[in-house]
Amino acid sequence: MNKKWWKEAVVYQIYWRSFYDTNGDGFGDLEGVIQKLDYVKSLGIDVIWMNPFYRSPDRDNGYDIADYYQVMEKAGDMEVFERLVGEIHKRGMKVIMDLVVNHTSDQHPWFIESKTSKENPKRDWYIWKEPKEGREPNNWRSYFAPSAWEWDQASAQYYFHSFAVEQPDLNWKNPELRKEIYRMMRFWLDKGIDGFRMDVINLLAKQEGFPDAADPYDISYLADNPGIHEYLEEMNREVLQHYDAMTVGEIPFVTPETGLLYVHEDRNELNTLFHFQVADEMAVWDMCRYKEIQSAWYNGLKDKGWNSQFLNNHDHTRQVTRYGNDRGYRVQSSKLLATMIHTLPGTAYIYQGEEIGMTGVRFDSIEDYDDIAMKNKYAELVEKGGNPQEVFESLLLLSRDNSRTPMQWDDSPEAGFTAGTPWIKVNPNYKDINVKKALEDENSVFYYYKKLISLRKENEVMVYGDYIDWSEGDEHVYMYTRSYGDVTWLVVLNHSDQTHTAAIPEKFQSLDKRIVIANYPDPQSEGDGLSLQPHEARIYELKMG
Ligand code: TEU
Ligand code: CA
Repeated sequence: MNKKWWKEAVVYQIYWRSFYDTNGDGFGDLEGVIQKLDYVKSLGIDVIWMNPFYRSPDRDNGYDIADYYQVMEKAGDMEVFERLVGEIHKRGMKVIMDLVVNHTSDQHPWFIESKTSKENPKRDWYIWKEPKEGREPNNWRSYFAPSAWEWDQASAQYYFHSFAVEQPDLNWKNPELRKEIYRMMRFWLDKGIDGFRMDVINLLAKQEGFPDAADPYDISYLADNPGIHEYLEEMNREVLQHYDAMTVGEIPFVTPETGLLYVHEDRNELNTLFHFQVADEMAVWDMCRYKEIQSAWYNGLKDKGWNSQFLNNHDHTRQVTRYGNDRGYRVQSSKLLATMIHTLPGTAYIYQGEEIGMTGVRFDSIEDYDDIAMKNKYAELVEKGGNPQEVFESLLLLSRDNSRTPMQWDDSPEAGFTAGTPWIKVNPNYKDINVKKALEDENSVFYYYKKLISLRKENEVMVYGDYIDWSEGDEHVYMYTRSYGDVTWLVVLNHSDQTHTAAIPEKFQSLDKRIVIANYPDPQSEGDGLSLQPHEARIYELKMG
């Protein structure tokens, strides 16, 4: 397997609007990121992924872009951005930016022009269709709306949107549009950024003819359509291959077989991907399914392509709440999940606040929420006659706002995030869970992450090691090895609220073993069995002969 800096990296995701506010307007800003870079660096981070801060009316928190060449006022301006890149590089870190090119805002000048008439030269930069029998061209739903089509009265056509009505999809069939996107990508790369996280990049190509779907609720018809690989190959040829850039594609609805086509090292498309088999198939934890997914991806990509490891981000509820235990075992469980993510094959991601074990949130009313996905869904279900309270509760676990509450820096008002009123409420548990407290406690989740990250720098086995799962079928205990050269590490995780005894695989029983890291002070063994506490995690180095 070729060695690459982005394979060895630990990436820290900064959702800047919730990170640190320096001017009291209630929104985090790029200046705030600069001020907290020493903190990020102290964790051992290699790469920062910045969520979008392009100019935007902000209906979908920056994923609705109105100008690809400007910085959103809330975030700052080009001068701060350039300073940010310089300060990141000065600290030996790299920065990747979100690239959102499946759609723009409906306020983007291209769309405003496109809308003016059927004859406008920009008409073809978006996807316009005649009505079919007096209604939408097909029965597709979008991510954030009951239909993927929006009627334009003036020109008597529909336009297509995979996300909200305010996010019209670009028409990638148009070569001029593609050229303009490549120009924009070069603009940012030439400013010195180190790559892109590519938003829903496998949605660019649309299904030919837009046929009705048998099940409109299974929106996988939006993704992975013929033509996509030609676009990405072209993007690579026109832009990416000329830079030492890291690319990670956000690629929903793919399996290891279809995912490999995006990241195969011989195909010159992307470096790595985020797939969503875990997020989409597991509303709550399912250990057996998780192991199957890990093995399938490992085998599918082995020696050919590179994966990413994550359990949460700005779209997905914080991992310790959704997949761990944030009640009795918050600290142990946060550490266990970290051990897993940092030792499974692929580049490791940390979403801001995860490193102090921040949790999801439950606000009292829909008014306290901001997420356009949740709010639109709520409106749709209530309009269909759902009981408002029941609808509200059904949306709580997966609301994207679970992970969007402000970063908890200390126990002062608004968790030290802002001197003003935050754009979204702070999680009420900030007095217990905050950075200041974590830094004062040598057993905190923070220092555990720090150690895991430093281990990755010294032990190639964590990055390049072969993976074998020894625990298939066990609902609670996950036990796997990573092996590289003559080094073998055994990772043992008890993902449950009960104690369990786990047998060491026979092959390794006679070997000496040394604890590399553990989340309980005094790991216990009994003969060849390991007595595991609830949410206990250990890594052993096995001493071969
Ligand atoms: O998210 C797209 C999106 O909704 C999926 O990633 C989803 O999380 C996945 O398919 C699992 O179900 C991206 C951005 O991350 C999100 O914040 C934006 O709202 C969206 O694109 C539109 O740009
Ligand atoms: Ca601000």
